[in-house]
Amino acid sequence: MKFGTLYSYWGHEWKCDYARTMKKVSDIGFDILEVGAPHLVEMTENELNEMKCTAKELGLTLTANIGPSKNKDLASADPEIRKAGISYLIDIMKAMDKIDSRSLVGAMYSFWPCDFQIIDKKGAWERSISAMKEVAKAAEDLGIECCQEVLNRYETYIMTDCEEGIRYCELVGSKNVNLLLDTFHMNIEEDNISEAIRKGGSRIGHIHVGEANRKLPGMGSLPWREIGRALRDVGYDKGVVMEPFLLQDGKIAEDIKVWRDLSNHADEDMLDHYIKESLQFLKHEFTF
Ligand SMILES: [Mn+2]
Repeated sequence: MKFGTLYSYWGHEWKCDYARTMKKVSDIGFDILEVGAPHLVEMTENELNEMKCTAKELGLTLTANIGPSKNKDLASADPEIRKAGISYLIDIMKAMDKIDSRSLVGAMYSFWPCDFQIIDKKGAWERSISAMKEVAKAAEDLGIECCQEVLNRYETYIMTDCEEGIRYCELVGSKNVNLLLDTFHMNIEEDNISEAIRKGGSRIGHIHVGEANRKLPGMGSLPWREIGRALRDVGYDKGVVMEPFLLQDGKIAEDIKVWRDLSNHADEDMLDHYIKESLQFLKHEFTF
């Protein structure tokens, strides 16, 4: 397994200085930096090339995280919106190819966070699957895996447990469309996190890790040793990426609904210390 973190841990807004963040996560000991997929389509060829070179020098793998906005919803009843969603995901994958990033992960089957104004699940599934088949063709051509994130009931109605995620992927029917399981969401929805991982098996393309309140692994009470054992039992050898959200204030806190400080008012050095400890803890628990 390769260990990583989402870029946004240190910030209050959905942006960062990638050169600095790549260096930092590499120094901390991570193998993966998960970047914001929307940023890639805003970068120039030069910026993408620099990012690719820096990652290569540091030996970092880059994955890309996406939660499309409502006007790019693959499950929308409006064909123009679905079309915009398909081209957006394809543009992102083309940019990912330029930085040699091979995993697009997140709730790309619809939009995030869901506002629950329309909850026609049957229709949404049909439209999303048919659109995803087109995305899958481009993913196959570019050699990129699209990992569909199973969320919890407060963030989507489309897929909220591992079984629904598996069924969605089976209906799309591409080897490049697989599952992203996230311990935070699983803790809300699954009977048993480890059993869900065993069900997901070879369909799992990506893992997000975080405690029940989205603190760093080791700061709470999720059964990390069992989770690690389940991942090893299914032969999982891809990315295990932390998605920690500890800081109050700003757009990230608003979107994630962090309404109090969860960091004990940490400064940057303390945040570095927490995540380094968490990485050591997780590696220990996952190889126990
Ligand atoms: Mn996640």
